[in-house]
Amino acid sequence: KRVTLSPGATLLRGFALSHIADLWDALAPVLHAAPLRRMLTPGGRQMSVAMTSCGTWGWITDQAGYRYTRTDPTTQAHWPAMPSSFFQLACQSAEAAGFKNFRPNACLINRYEAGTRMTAHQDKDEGDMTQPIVSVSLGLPILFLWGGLHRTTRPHPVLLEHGDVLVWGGKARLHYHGVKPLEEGMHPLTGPTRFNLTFRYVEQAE
Ligand code: MD3
Ligand code: FE
Repeated sequence: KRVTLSPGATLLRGFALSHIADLWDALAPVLHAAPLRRMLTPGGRQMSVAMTSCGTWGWITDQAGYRYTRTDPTTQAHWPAMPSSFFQLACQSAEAAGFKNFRPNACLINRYEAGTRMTAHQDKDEGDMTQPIVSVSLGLPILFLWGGLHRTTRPHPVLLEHGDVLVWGGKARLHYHGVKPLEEGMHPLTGPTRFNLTFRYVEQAE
């Protein structure tokens, strides 16, 4: 089932369900090579989300700011390659939502545990705002908060469930968004957690 949240924002409910086993198998070695970590915001607060990346570029935050890098600051190695199962699903999802030539070169991996949340923000470190972002939810459900172009617009809640894919482009690309704290629960695949994969196209960043 396909739902338009607002112009440019398409929810493909269950679109990843037939790919879950491949995604999960490919995720384990990525997390081994580039362990999840809770980074510091530029303001010095530790994020509640644990993150890592794969692909050419990885997103980091520290006291110096938010940015994409080619290497993982914790291992000093290049970020692990993006698994082909990740890449294929992201391309197919974007195409299903009307974005024909999306070729992501970064995948940010977020892990939520009970109580983990993400406050309202815009994603604008990628450089090229004409490219969409594709997000894939795995594991426990969460209430996503979909806002407007200004932080002051009251967000509306959307439940994101295991296997859901969202594509954000066009006017939706710069909307504020966040998630409510994850509720406790147990999922047969991910246990007490939720994973979110976001696929991005990052212009030369360094
Ligand atoms: C709308 N992640 O990684 S996914 C993020 O559930 C992020 O982990 C949330 O926000 C999560 O930046 C929300 C949905 C999402 C992702 C990126 C977007 C919505 C978006 C970029 C622009 C607009
Ligand atoms: Fe975001």
